[in-house]
Amino acid sequence: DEELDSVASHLPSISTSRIERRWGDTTPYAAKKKLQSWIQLPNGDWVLGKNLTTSSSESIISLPDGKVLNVKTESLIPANPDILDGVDDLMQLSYLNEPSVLYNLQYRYNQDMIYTKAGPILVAINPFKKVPLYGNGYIEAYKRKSVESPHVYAITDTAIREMRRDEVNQSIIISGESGAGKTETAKIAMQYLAALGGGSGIEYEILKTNPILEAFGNAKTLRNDNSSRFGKLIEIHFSETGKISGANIQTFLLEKSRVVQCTEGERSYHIFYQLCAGAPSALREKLNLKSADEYNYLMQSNCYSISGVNDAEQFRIVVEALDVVHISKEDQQSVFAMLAAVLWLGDISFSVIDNENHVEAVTDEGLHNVANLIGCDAGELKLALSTRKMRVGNDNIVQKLTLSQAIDTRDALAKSIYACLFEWLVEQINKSLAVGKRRTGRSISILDIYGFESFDRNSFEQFCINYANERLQQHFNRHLFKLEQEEYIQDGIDWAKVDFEDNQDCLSLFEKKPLGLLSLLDEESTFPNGTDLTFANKLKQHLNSNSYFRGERGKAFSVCHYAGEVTYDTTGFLEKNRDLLHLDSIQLLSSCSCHLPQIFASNMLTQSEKPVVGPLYKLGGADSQKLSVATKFKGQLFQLMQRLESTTPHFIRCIKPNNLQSPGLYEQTLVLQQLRCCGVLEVVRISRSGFPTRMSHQKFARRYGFLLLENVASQDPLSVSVAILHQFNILPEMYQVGYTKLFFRTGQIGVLEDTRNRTLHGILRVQSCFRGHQA
Ligand code: AOV
Ligand code: MG
Repeated sequence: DEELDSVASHLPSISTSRIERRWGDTTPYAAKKKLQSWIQLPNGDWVLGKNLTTSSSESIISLPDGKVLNVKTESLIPANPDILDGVDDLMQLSYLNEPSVLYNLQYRYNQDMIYTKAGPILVAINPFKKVPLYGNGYIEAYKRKSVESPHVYAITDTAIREMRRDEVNQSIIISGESGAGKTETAKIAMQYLAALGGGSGIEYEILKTNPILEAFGNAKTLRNDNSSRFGKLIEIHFSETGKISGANIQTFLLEKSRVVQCTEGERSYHIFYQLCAGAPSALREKLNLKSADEYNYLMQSNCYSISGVNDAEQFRIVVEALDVVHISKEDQQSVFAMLAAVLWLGDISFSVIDNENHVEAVTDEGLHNVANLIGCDAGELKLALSTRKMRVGNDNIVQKLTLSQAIDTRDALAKSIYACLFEWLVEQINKSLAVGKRRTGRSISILDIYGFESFDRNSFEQFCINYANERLQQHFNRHLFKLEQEEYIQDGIDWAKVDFEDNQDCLSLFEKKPLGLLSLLDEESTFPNGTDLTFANKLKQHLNSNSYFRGERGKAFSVCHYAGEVTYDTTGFLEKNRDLLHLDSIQLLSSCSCHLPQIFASNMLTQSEKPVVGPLYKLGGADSQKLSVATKFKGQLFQLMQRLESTTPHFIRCIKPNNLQSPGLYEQTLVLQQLRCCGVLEVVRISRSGFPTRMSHQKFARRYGFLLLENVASQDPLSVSVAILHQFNILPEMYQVGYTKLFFRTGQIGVLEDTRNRTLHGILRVQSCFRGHQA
């Protein structure tokens, strides 16, 4: 029987049956006489039990701990034979059910095999520790194709090969929840690409953009110590000779609010702490730096360090990276001055000056430092933070600000300076990475955006982030579905039989005009009297019948995302969506003697979608010429999707095995929830629903031809195949004959396999008898 086993292990993996209704198989379980089954424990985890006896209604099962249970047979889920433990590709599982998938991934994870294929996609489970899978040795091995096991390197290698073979641009699209490992995965892919080399060190430069963008765009959140607070698409260009010729980075919607406001236990952007901890003394003096825990903006969240991270050391790494991407020392000094200005802005305080609660910025250390750092007159700064010029009719008037207006003005200035600085940095990096003039080759893009987020309190940022993930999910769905369809069409099969669910309804909830979340948000944002509450009420009024929407008490509402339901608190939605910076502040920046504030101001004034703020504050006026943040973001996402549509995508799904960011901990329910919502099971299901088993006419004829009763040796493979189908009474709706392949519904080939195995068994037994005789 050992021989039989080895034959079995070389069989192509074929699904013979599945019991869960979700997988569409209704064959009674008892008929299958399986040896092992999955039993669900009250806590939701699954354990593997041995079937002692099985009848159609009841089974007696022994558990690993020795307990024996009497259970309803229908509650059992079949387990795969041990020989399939830890298969490379979930498609290879004979029984494709949730516990089997979970077990397979865990089996691999426990051996540091964090990568597994799920049909066309790569699943990556975050190890939360160093795993010995990377570096030049591995890169070489994957290049030479001397290793087969699933890996980011392998996917990246496929992208390179397909780019060359098909002359089509490629994309590597990485998704998953916050903290699942997208950014690390993106870096691993970049590492592989960089190993192709470029010349003049361009590949080295590309790698060095990571520490810079992470310093300025990542922060510690409750979900991830190094959470990306912006989306990123990096397009790496190749020359015709296959060398890297340049790159371009596009970023999406940086979370600005973090600069001035931060939840307990989280941090603002890494670079602030790095600067405070790592600036050499000359720089400290010049910027009048304090330590991080002395700045108001950084103090609010009561969190200054990240375990295992040395901010001072990181600062040196960032400075070195800035050198590599050709940001001059002088510009670097300006960058640090802007960072310090932002920090000092938070320390500016206000005092009440009249009995109408109007305030004035206090002329203190904060005010002086900001004025020095951005290069303006302290008096001008004070004025810009305490008053607002407005036009009423034909008159210019100066309005004094109340405390909350003044704080908003100050914070808006800090957020704008930071966001402009980030944009400017990306622009400088892009100049340095710019592709040479002869741009004839192709590109591979890597997409790493912020993952789906659901906190106890979710605001505008989560709303945008989750909307982006919803868009990405649709791209994922459509594409994988399309792939299926294409294979069917190519082979002349009626593909309409494959049904497919997508998240279009949820996207419509966001995008529909005029009664979608985004339109209603924009509409309310332009109403002078609109408030977060009137916005919430409007949503409830118009969207309550939408099954993806639920109005909640007070100012909240919930959305049923593909990845789960999220309740959003509308507090701050309108203001964040309007994202106004007063004309006074812009004018202040443009009057500065330092060049970065000037650049920021002119960018704000020239970009047509940017605010021309004066009129906005015309009493009662709402003639904003500026695109709202949500609308601009939507436009960016559409462009992104268009760009991705013109590429061949390669998908990587990152999975977070626990919420503690700790190694070795695999929580089944958490993994399962991500597999479900990220559509991993769905993809395997889609790949296997419809006609998941495919075999070429030749292979089919060769494999089963010997089972035919008539002699068909002389016939062509297609005729042999059809004869086999007839002899075994395979129902017409259970298969399709394509031009080159046969397509079977799940389980159909099992009958043939069983017969084949029995027959082979017979043959082998006869042979071994025969050998016994000879001996
Ligand atoms: P994310 O990008 O998916 O979250 P990250 O890539 O930042 O998640 O991963 C979070 C942390 O997990 C990293 O800082 C590492 O400590 C660890 N990690 C992830 N992948 C690996 C790996 N392959 N090997 C070792 N450690 C890893 V967010 O940006 O929050 O959505 O917005
Ligand atoms: Mg990230």
